[in-house]
Amino acid sequence: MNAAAREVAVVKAKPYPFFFTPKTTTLIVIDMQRDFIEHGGFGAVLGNDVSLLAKAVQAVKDLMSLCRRHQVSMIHTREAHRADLSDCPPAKLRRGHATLRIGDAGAMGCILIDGETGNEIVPELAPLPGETVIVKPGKGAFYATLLDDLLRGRGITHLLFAGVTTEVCVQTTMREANDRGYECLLVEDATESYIPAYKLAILEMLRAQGGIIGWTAPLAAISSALEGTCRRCVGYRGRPSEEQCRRMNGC
Ligand code: C5J
Repeated sequence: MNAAAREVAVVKAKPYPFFFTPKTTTLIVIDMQRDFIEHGGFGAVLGNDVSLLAKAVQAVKDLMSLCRRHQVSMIHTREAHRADLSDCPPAKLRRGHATLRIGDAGAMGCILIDGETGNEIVPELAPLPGETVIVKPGKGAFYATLLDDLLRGRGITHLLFAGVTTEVCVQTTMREANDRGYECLLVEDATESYIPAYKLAILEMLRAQGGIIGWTAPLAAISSALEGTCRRCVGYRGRPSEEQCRRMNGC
């Protein structure tokens, strides 16, 4: 691990600056799957305009590249069920579209089933060899998975979040993580919702009351923190230390 991975990065975030070290931080990319983003999958079957989620792909891609350049580790998730649906609670199965349900044959294979075409992560965001992919049966990525053990085993204390949808799997996972003691930040332009007003509401909700669930910040602020100059620290070139930023008033 090089020195940069141990340095503190300071993000100009809401409701106040977010400090993290790459070495103890993981980017969690939630469910950037064809089933939610492309036509013919689970999201479309439920009547959603999937093009709204496709808007996040480029920002997620840029965020992934940034994290890879700065040794921020990465975990991808996929919402998926076994083909026999033994991990799908009847309540989940009953909801949604009246006739086309989880496990039924759709345009990209059986809907939300592990191994089907629709369940794959979109090609632009394909995980690199060695990056972990968590297959999760729930909306939250901690439910019925080894995610918490994995993060604790790697000494991770801080999480950056990206992915879809803001108001379902992303916020559920961020809330689960917050309850487990992780410091969490959602990257604002690297998440999308089928209902844009919900996205805005969730961003407000998560950071309300002094960051009750965590922080939010645009990708540009993460990028500045990792590779740029701290703009408010006039005259200071390079990444400021935590102490320097505190002294220079919350950059
Ligand atoms: C949904 C998700 N919306 N990944 N899943 O069912 O947000």
